[in-house]
Amino acid sequence: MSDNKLHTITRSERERALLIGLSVWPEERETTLEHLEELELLADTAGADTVLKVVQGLPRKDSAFFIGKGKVEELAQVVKDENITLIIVDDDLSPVQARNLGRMLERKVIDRSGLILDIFAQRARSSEARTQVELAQLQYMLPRLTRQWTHLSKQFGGIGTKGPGETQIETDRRMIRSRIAHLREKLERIEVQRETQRKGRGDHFRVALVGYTNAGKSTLMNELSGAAVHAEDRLFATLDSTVRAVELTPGRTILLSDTVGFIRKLPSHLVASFRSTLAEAREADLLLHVVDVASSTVREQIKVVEETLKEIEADRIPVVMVFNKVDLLQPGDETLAELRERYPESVAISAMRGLHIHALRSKLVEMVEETFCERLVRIPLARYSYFTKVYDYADVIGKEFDEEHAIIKIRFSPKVRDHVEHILALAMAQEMSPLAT
Ligand SMILES: Nc1nc2c(ncn2[C@@H]2O[C@H](COP(=O)(O)OP(=O)(O)OP(=O)(O)O)[C@@H](O)[C@H]2O)c(=O)[nH]1
Ligand SMILES: [Mg+2]
Repeated sequence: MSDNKLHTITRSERERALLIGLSVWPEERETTLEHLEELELLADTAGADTVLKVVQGLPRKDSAFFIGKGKVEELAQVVKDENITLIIVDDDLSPVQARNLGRMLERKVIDRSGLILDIFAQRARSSEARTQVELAQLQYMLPRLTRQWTHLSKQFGGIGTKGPGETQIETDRRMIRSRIAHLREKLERIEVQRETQRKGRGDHFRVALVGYTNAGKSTLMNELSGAAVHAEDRLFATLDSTVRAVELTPGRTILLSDTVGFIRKLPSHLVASFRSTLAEAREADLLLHVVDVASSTVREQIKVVEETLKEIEADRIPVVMVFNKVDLLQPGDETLAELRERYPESVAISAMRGLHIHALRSKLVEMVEETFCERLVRIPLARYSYFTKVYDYADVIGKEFDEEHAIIKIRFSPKVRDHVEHILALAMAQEMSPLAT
């Protein structure tokens, strides 16, 4: 293998992978091992079987060889003996580290970001997701370009021809930059389209499922809406957003969206380029943060999701924690009790077994209604028929009549305020203004 830029795992045959993690403090070893387990799942999703996991303890990262030259030399023999075809490092590698490791081990070397990008690229189906992934991949590639990158000219043919005296790298960089600009424009157009779609759904309370990858978001989406969203025991099964109407109680309908999951160290380019997909979460009225309570890293997963929500500017939206997969908890496990104490706004369910879904529905009704406004209005009986149109938008929670008026208390969602105001204006034409708001 020449240089270690961005490598795509061969689709046709499974790779044999060596996973490498670094623990800077001895007490970090456990955590690093857990991270390698997750990396193993990622590798599996991408098409690689893990042959060996190595945790190296060092006081600090080695700037040239990441885990130190001695350790790399030691591994070179194992790599040969075990027919390892791919090295995956659980951290971001500098271009120099990637090159040195690749040269010494004579194998492809990818880092965590590269692996996640590869999975996204394999899984992206819609034109939107494909564009977003390609943009993120090129941005990841740009600073990692070293020596020849000739296949790019084939891939993007013609864009930015080689000028006199320029090196191949400069040409490649220019090609990538112009491709990036093109993809950005394409995504901006997609975003405008999406915004129009979202505006068209303006009257409904919008709830977004967010959470760590594999937490059970799509399974819950299917359970609540009867939709057939793809759910699977793989990381990043979902890369697009799906929106479905869910009737919580008769007449009380919300729009529920399922979207891409988060993961530790999700490459920031990916978060940025998935802006339009993540808009469903960013513009929701309520987030359901779905958590796999049976995961050994549940607390870290919650933290990662909370940080990612900040990154996508969705951290001001009210959140209900949904502790999922309770069916997998062992008797006597304290995790759930502890988490519920920490997050009072929470429910515990099993999306797969359909356990306690009614509690979640009630919680949703409660959260929706909390946002409602109440008004007391006085309608002249002669104009009462104008008023009855308000039933399409508001609940009547009290009604009294005097000789000439109906005195009515209504509750409605702030989303339909304009419709309600319009009907009341018609019904109370030339009458006195509402008694109370
Ligand atoms: N035991 C158990 N498994 C569950 C439960 N909910 C979901 N799962 C399983 O967990 C796996 C992941 O579920 P998904 O619904 O695809 O998870 P997701 O959050 O949509 O994942 P991504 O789209 O990959 O981010 C699937 O194999 C589900 O069958 C549950 O309550 N109990
Ligand atoms: Mg999913």
